[in-house]
Amino acid sequence: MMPIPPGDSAKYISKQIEVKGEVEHPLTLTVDSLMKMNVATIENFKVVCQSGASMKENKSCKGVLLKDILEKANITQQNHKDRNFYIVARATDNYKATFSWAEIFNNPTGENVYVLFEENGQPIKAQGEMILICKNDIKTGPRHVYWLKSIEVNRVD
Ligand SMILES: Nc1nc2c(c(=O)[nH]1)N[C@H]1C(S)=C(S)[C@@H](COP(=O)(O)O)O[C@H]1N2
Ligand SMILES: [Mo]
Repeated sequence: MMPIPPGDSAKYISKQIEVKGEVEHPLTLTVDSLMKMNVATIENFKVVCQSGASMKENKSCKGVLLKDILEKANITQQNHKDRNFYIVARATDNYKATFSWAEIFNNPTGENVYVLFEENGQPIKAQGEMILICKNDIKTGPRHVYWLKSIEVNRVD
């Protein structure tokens, strides 16, 4: 991927997230709609690149569990063995992170993946308007997706 020059960030900002794919109720989410869901406060969240470099540290952030969003959209499971799905969180610059159904719905990671809409009491601006994070990753940089624009549910063929 080509690096984005800092002055160019404005055109990558996304004001909504599309939740789509193998879901019964496709959703368009905004900061306002997330605020009406079950909002959690995440404290002392650090972003560490795969290289080990410390990138940023938030004293406090606000967000909604990815699990709650997916439950609202309702993944189209045909029967209880139909659970091989992968979920792609994609940004406007096409940066992306991938999760599995089992990570979210049958593993403690499900309680650690959030879509954030506020950092340190402020709306998310340059990296806005929403960021997806996975708090319990060893290096949190790779699955820290800023400029988040979609959450796509796919079934493994
Ligand atoms: N949309 C988008 N998200 C991204 C990236 C990117 O290039 N585009 N880079 C990732 C990488 S490699 C890291 S280490 C962290 C860095 O987060 P920071 O820019 O807040 O320091 O964001 C991640 N999220
Ligand atoms: Mo990184």
